This record gives sequence, C-alpha cells and structure tokens, in this order.
Amino acid sequence: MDSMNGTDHESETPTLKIKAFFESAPPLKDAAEIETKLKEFVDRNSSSSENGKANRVVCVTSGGTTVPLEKRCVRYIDNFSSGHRGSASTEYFLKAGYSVIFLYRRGTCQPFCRSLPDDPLLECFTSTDDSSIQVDPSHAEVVKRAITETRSAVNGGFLLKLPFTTIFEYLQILRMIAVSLRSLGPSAMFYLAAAVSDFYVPWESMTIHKIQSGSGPLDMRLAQVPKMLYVLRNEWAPVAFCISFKLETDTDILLGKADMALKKYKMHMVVANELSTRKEEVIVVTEQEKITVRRDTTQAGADVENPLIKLVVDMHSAYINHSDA
Ligand code: 9Z3
Repeated sequence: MDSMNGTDHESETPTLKIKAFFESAPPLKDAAEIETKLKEFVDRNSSSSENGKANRVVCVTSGGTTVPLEKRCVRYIDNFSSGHRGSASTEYFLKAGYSVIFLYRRGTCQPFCRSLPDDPLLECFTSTDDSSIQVDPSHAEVVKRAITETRSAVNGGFLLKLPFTTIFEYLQILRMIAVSLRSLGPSAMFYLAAAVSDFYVPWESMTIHKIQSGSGPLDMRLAQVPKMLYVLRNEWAPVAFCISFKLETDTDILLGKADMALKKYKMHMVVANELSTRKEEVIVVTEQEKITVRRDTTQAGADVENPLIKLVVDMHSAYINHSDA
C-alpha cells in the first residue's frame, strides 16, 4: 500500500497533511449527536460558575486507537492502552472540581469502574429464585460506587463520555471537542493519555474486502498519521493548556523524546512514561523542569495518577493566573 495516494506528503505543512487526512477519512456516523452533546456540555460549563468565570474543563483521552486494514474491517492494527491512566485521571479531575470530556476507546477501562472484576455482570450479580437480580455482597461496595459516582457526574453535567474505535473517529471527535472548547480560553485543558497510532492506511487506498492470504506474504506500506498535536496547539485550541504523553519501552530515549515533543509541538507539559513502570512513576517534563512523580508505596491501592493530577491542577492554575494577568 502506498503512502497517501502517491502525493508527496513529506513536503507539505502539518496543516495541509491534516487537511488531507480529514478529507479522506470516513465521516463520523453520529457527528450531529456528538455536536449537540458537546454544545450542551460547553454551554452548561460556560454559564454555571459562580464567579463569572468559565468552569475548568478537561478533555481526557484514553485507550488506544485502531488502524483498520480493510474497509469492511476484519483485521486492524492496535495501540496498547488499557485505559487505566485516563479513567483514574478522570476521577481525580472530577474530584478537583473539573468537568471532564472523556474521549475513550470502546471497551477500555471506565472512570469509577477500575475496581470491578473483569466480567462484572457474571461476577458481581446473582439471580435469585424469584428471578430478581442481587449484587453479591463481596462486590456490593464497588458496584455501588461505580453506579452512584458515574450517574452523579454524568447527570450533574460534569462528565461527558464519548467513545471511539479507529484513528479516524478519534481525530475527528478530538477536533470537534477542541473547537467547541475554544470559548473557554485558558480554562480548557487537553490531557492526551490515549495511545495514538503513528501509522495508518489512508481510507481511499484501503481495500474494501478482507485481504486474502492465498497470494502469499503481505507487503504493506503505511502512511504517517499527521501530528495532530501541532494543529491542536496552533489552530484548534491555541489558548488551552495542553498535556501530551510520551510512551517508550527504551528508557535511554524517553526523556529526549519527551523534550522533543515539548518543543516541537509547544506542549505545556509532556508526561514521560516507560511501559513496564508506568503505574509506579512518570516524569513530568516542562520547559523549566523535570519532576518525577511516584505512587505512594506506603498506601495500599495508591496510584500515580493521584499526585500527578494534583501537580497538573497546580500548573493549570498558574497558567490561568498568568493568562489573566
Ligand atoms: C501514554 O503514554 C499512557 O500513559 C499509557 C497508559 C497508554 C502508557 P494504560 O492506558 O497506559 O494505563 O494501560 N499514552 C500516550 C501514548 C502515545 O501514543 N503517545 C504518543 C507518542 O508517544 C504521543 S500522542 O508518540
């Protein structure tokens, strides 16, 4: 498969590359519904603050994007992410008074559901003789928390959950969110924990039907996904506070790559993490400093997202104060 229909995308600006990406992407089926939900959410958070300032709103992205190999997709390439980072962070942001747009990969970990077993329906509930359903007492507390906290956040208008599966859906919804959060100025934040594919098969060069194995080994050339961090900062939401994540498996290159992302995409903060230690520690990279954030190992069940979100909230406060001045 050839890169972007043979056009010379290396010589194009990131803006042109992203334009080509969106023009060729299959349109979202539920775009109008997402638009309505976003409008309601943003209106509510623009007008509900007591001090006349907009509420703080963060878009948390979570889970990995898929890259379909066929239009009638049987096979796809996936990026690893359980969604734990995004869902845990969402809980702490809500606790800190933020409203959250949770852009998540279908089927990955959800806020307030992290303590549920793998198969909650079968493991937490029992069907009694009179055919009513009961929660198994050993799971009652986690089930209750999952239901009450989620409903309270969603019904209160503090949590909007939007699912994606493919890279095409992810980037189109992210753009819609960014544009709709513009009116909130520096009170808006992007916390981009989703694992986003760097390579994809452009829709127009993708085969319709399932690729056949009969013709031997498969040769495939993937196009580069245009760096949406660039357009996010420069066009979609230039005033929002932006945090991206950098994931590597080789610690020797991790900080160098995080530094590069910080400068190249003008991020306010890059959270560097290594795959095997990501639940223990992360390194927050800013223009001024590098701060290692660790999970409190003396506390049972403590996670790294708790201190991380405290730091992020402080830095966002400083950013808002600086913008006001
Ligand atoms: C991360 O680095 C996240 O922290 C993890 C979280 C995906 C490792 P889990 O969901 O894991 O808790 O299991 N996310 C960003 C990964 C990524 O794709 N970053 C891009 C890159 O490294 C930049 S957008 O190039």
